Amino acid sequence: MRVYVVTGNVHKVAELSLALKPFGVELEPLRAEKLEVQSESLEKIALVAAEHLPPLDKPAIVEDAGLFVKALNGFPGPYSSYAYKTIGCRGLLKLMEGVSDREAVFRSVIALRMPDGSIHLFKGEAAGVITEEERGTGGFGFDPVFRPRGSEKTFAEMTTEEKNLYSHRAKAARNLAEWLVRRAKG
Ligand code: ITT
Ligand code: NA
Repeated sequence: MRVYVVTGNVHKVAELSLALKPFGVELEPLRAEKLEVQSESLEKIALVAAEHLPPLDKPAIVEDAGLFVKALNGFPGPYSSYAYKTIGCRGLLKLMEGVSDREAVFRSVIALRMPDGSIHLFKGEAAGVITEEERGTGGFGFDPVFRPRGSEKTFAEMTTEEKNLYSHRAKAARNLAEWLVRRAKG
């Protein structure tokens, strides 16, 4: 089964493709605008983006994700993309200087729009901690400063395969795939 994906982030495509492959779901990047409204809810952001996709002959997905840091009351959360571009990993570590509670959660919401216009949301979470310093060069965004629970490595020290064992995005993708497979079987 082929599914369009609309994102400007090539790392997302790589991670999602790898997670979906075992289910026989293949992603096809589509050059369309991803409308990004400002909201405190990832669900709302993903939903509105899916609603604004052009009419398509195949299922299509958009994803919205964010890093929620407990000691910062959930910041940067839905503003993660902007926070990454402005203060980056260094700025986040600065905000966390001297903070002992380093718990954080990555959240992902995938919105699937079917050709009939119906929209379905799938979620995934990865709990972990904000590290004391940047580690690793893989991945993207806040990967160098996030270590998922159960691992000694940050996301940036992992291969895509390893990151997908823990990541919010891979979990959301597997939820999506299970739904698509169930539906295909009738
Ligand atoms: P698109 O909107 O085009 O899909 P984006 O990178 O802007 O791509 P988001 O709007 O979902 O994606 O922004 C989420 C931001 O949160 C992203 O830019 C990263 O800084 C951060 N982020 C999300 N998932 C991440 C991950 O798996 N690893 C590291 N940082 C992540
Ligand atoms: Na974005």
